Amino acid sequence: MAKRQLNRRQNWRIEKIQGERAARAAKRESQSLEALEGGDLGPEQLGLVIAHFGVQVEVEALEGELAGQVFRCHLRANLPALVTGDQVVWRAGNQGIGVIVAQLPRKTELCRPDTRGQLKPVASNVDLIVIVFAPLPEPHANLIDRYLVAAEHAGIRPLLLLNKADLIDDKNAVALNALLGVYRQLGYPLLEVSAHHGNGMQLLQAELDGHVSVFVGQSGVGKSSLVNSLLPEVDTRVGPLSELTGKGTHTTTTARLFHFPNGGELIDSPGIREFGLVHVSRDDVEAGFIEFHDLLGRCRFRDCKHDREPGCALLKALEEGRIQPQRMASYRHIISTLPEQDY
Ligand SMILES: Nc1nc2c(ncn2[C@@H]2O[C@H](COP(=O)(O)OP(=O)(O)OP(=O)(O)O)[C@@H](O)[C@H]2O)c(=O)[nH]1
Ligand SMILES: [Mg+2]
Ligand SMILES: [Zn+2]
Repeated sequence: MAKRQLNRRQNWRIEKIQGERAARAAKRESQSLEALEGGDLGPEQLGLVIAHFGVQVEVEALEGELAGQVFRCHLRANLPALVTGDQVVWRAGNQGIGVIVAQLPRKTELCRPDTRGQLKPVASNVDLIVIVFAPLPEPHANLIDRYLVAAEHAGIRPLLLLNKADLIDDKNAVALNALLGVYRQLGYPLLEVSAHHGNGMQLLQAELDGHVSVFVGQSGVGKSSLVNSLLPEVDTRVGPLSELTGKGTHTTTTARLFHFPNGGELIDSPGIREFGLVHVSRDDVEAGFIEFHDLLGRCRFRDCKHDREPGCALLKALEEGRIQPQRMASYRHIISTLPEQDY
């Protein structure tokens, strides 16, 4: 009991300190903004958010004599939260600092829930989601399926990418091949590469050229290593797997955008532990399983939950092997984790 009370008090203190710290940061931020607005600001111009750090973002100038230069920018208070990939209108101050005046509409938006379950955009204006996995840390089909649902929901094309192909051995090959087989059978584009050894990297480059892509996946699968391999002049931070758990150590902390010399952009994003899908409905999840497309609406009951109902088109397809058991299990798992109201 005494211990619990102490913890509660400790928690309260931590929250208090964090709150005070956030308030001080907000005050400093509004003071810097006032100082900037009081000084000489350049004309309004287009920019691209290439990284964001809490209250500030890094903007690359897209036009005029500043084009290509990067500025740390403050945000006017009325702006929505910005993310990497956003196009903005901004004004340059002095010494590499600027002010964001407006956000242009997003063409696409990839969202995921934060630790409190609130929906947060991760990257915007991308047209390709590269779902990265590896022999180590051990891949989870359900996580891949969640990304596929999110991609479908956002209207963004997915590409599955197995990195660290150099780590495929007798022990893991059977399980990996089974996993790859599931997605090959569904017709998803799939590449096998090694950021370290270079295998398959040219094919990957060809897929990325001319597109705005985002690398997503578990921490430690090698997203940043892939960036370093694709763009030798970039030296973004890479971190080892934990010796204790074999999992990634959350090395990348903010999504960052890089340019390819031949056109196209790539956003490296922080790895995740789990990917809840709180923002989607049962219909969205069903729409995210492409092998269900021709079957939906063909069940005997309009509100069929595809559980045990007679005349269920999905259960029939499962029996006949047109739906793979692993995917059906994955679908059921996702549905079981949706918030109550979406059932
Ligand atoms: N054997 C092998 N190891 C790799 C390969 N690519 C990356 N790694 C290693 O995997 C570990 C994690 O790499 P990162 O690039 O930091 O992984 P990440 O996905 O960016 O991780 P987060 O930033 O935490 O999300 C590092 O120790 C890399 O050296 C590869 O192709 N083969
Ligand atoms: Mg990283
Ligand atoms: Zn059904």
